[in-house]
Amino acid sequence: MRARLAINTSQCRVYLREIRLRDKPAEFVAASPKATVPVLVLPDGHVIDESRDIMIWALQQSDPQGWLRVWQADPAFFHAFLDRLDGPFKQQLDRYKYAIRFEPNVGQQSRQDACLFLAEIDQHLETGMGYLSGADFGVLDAATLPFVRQFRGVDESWFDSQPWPHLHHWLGMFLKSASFTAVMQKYQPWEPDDSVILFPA
Ligand SMILES: N[C@@H](CCC(=O)N[C@@H](CS)C(=O)NCC(=O)O)C(=O)O
Repeated sequence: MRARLAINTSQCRVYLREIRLRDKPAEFVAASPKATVPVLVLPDGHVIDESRDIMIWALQQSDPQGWLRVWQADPAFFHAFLDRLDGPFKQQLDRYKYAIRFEPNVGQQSRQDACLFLAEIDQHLETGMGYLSGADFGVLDAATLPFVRQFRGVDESWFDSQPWPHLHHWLGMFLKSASFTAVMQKYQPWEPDDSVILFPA
């Protein structure tokens, strides 16, 4: 989702191949043996297989809405924030979301730990300029919101009752946005004989 958000706003166009994770096509695994989505294969054969790097690549091609401004303005904050998001927070999200796969209590403990980060985001949104990326929606917002949405999805009424007014507002705006609608479109899993699907359409 975050890679699609960045590609969509950059107006770069890619061939989109939806991957069914429980039935990964050989072409996908050959392109990136670690076999996680997303993977971007460039015309010269170069492969980018981390969503953060795909976002940056797309926005470096073209950034009409200035999504990378936060990276240029404060690279240390940018990388430190994404390291926490993609590291501890993502792990807590997965353990909360898939709690059944872990020891009892892991899910609840992970939710509790993740709350500290979410409360910090709420504060940042309040004391900052309205977005994680500054005065406008940018790459940090796009990188974070899909995870926050997934976190909420585990238990929406619990999430909505948490004292994070700025975070709820920020997520609510995102869920109503045209970019969210654009990246949530569903596709059939790719098969070798399929015709090309362009994204954005
Ligand atoms: N750090 C990677 C994480 C990617 C990742 O874990 N993707 C999951 C889906 S959200 C995946 O492909 N898992 C492989 C699998 O389930 O086999 C990134 O952000 O690009």
